[in-house]
Amino acid sequence: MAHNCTTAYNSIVTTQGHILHSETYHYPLQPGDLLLVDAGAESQAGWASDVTRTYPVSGKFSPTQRLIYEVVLNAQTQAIQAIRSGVEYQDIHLTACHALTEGLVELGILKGNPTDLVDRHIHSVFFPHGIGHLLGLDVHDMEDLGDIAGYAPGRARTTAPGLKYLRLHRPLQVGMIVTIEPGFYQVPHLLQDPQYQPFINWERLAEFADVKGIRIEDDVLVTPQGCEVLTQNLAKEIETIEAIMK
Ligand SMILES: [Mn+2]
Repeated sequence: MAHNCTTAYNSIVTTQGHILHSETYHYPLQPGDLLLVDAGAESQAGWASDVTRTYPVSGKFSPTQRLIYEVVLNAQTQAIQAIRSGVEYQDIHLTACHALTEGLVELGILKGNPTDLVDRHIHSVFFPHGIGHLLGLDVHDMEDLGDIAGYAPGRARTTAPGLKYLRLHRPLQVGMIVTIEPGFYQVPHLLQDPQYQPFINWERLAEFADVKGIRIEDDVLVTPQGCEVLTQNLAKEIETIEAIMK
C-alpha cells in the first residue's frame, strides 16, 4: 500500500498451512503455531508478485519446526540454483522433490531410497503441488487460457501424483519470471491414502505434529547469466527471521 500497490491475489494468511489456498482467517494465533503468509503486491501497471514466508508465532521456531523448515529451504535453494535458460522447469521441480525427499529420509519420516521414492511419486504425500508457475500480468500468468502458455506444444498434463499439478512444463527462457515455492504439509486425506502407507514412519512423523504446513516462495527472473531472485530482500533464513521477530 505504501508503494501504491494492491494485492495481486487474495492473500493466504493462516496457521493451517496444510489447507492450500485457504482464504479464511478464523484461527487465533497460538504461541506454538506457524503462520504461513502467501501475499503478493500488484503494481499500478498491473504486474503481479507472489511471495510466501512461514513465521513462528512465538518468534522462535520449535526444534521440530526448525528441522522441517531447513529441509524446505534447502529444496527451494537447490531449485533456484538450478535455474538458467534452457533448463526444463519440470527438472527444477524434480530437483526440489529430490532435495525434499532426501531431507525427509534423513529425518526418518520417509523410508526408502530418495531417488526411488521420487520415481514412485511418494514425495507428493507431503508436497502435493508443483514447484511454481509463470508470473506476469496475472499471478498464475496466462492460466485463464488453460495450459496453452504453461505447456510447450505437444505436451499435456500427466496423471502421475507427483507431476500432475505442475503448472509450467517448458524449457526456461531469458525474460521469464517463475515462482519457486516448495512446501511440506500434513494433509489428513493424503496421509490416509494407502499408496503412501509403506513409506511413512508414523512414530517419527508424530513428533512433528507442530508442523502443519510450511511453504517458502520467491519470484525468479531468468537472465542471460542465470537468474535473479527478485524477492530476495524478504528474509527467509531461520536466524534472520528470529532476529527480526525479536
Ligand atoms: Mn505462487
